Amino acid sequence: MKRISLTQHLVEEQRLHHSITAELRLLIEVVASACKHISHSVGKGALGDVLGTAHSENVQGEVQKKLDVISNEILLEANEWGGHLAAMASEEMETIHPIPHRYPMGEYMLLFDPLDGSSNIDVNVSIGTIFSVLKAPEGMTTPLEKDFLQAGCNQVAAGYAVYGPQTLLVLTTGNGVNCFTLNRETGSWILTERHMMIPVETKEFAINASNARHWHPPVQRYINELLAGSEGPRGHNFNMRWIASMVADVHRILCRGGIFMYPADARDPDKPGKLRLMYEANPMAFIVEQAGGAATNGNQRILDIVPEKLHQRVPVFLGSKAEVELVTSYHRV
Ligand code: P6P
Repeated sequence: MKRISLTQHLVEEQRLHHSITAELRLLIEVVASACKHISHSVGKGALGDVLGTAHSENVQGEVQKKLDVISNEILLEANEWGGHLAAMASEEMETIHPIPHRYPMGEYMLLFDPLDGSSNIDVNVSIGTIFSVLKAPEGMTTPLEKDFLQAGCNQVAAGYAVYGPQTLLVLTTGNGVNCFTLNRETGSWILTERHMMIPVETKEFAINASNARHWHPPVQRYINELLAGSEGPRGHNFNMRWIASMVADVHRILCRGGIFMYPADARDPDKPGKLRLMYEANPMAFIVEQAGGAATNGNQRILDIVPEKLHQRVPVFLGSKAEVELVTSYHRV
């Protein structure tokens, strides 16, 4: 079968579904191009003076790696002149980034984690970029943080890039999930997998087990049943994976099933888990649901959560539907 490029795919989606405006198509192309640029920077490693820390902290109080800052700059510079955005928001920036007045303002708002999995950068383990697209509220003239605080079900597009053995771009605009592989010789994103679907059942789970003593009872119960294997109530054995790069763990789940969990725990009642709602959980939840999976915070669908703060954290259970529904049901007993 003749393979098509991202551009041709988007043009055909626009023709077929009319859900993609010319501006949204431009937005996705610009983000994809920025991810190509990030992939190139990441790939330099020690040869490019891009490793190590930037000797600064982000809004989360996390030490920023040089590549966190570089990736953030690449996405800001690529997206501010095109006229497709009203504003941007990033894990690496405390406040929103309105489009400079010298450029026209568009109807979309872009949120991103420019380089997810930073702890893996210096040890050559897959990392990635996660992005989410919302529409600016009707009549908005000056973007404010509150304009971003929309439930994840309002997203018009979401995606991630994985910088691993291959550089991949996984994208949804609400009509299924498609995967593109970067052809490093030509610089084109080539459609290599259409309509990815997550198996409903799985025998593989992903969680940082070093936090086990802090987990709340529903998570303790669920994980203990998995660990009991064939002798336990589940009646078969499970396998565990934890890459500590959400994009890599989620991509594995999209390819072969699994459940990814980052629950809240007893360490800090004010910190409901580690992952952020707006630019990690929401885009991944949109993608996972579009691929036939499920995504909850243990009590409700992630995409139904009405945000209160731009950088708020949320517990995450996502992946194969049967497992997400089971662990979520344990939170209700
Ligand atoms: P831990 C990376 O820092 C990240 O935000 C996600 O990509 C990843 O799933 C998680 O944190 C890893 O957390 O506690 O295992 O280091």
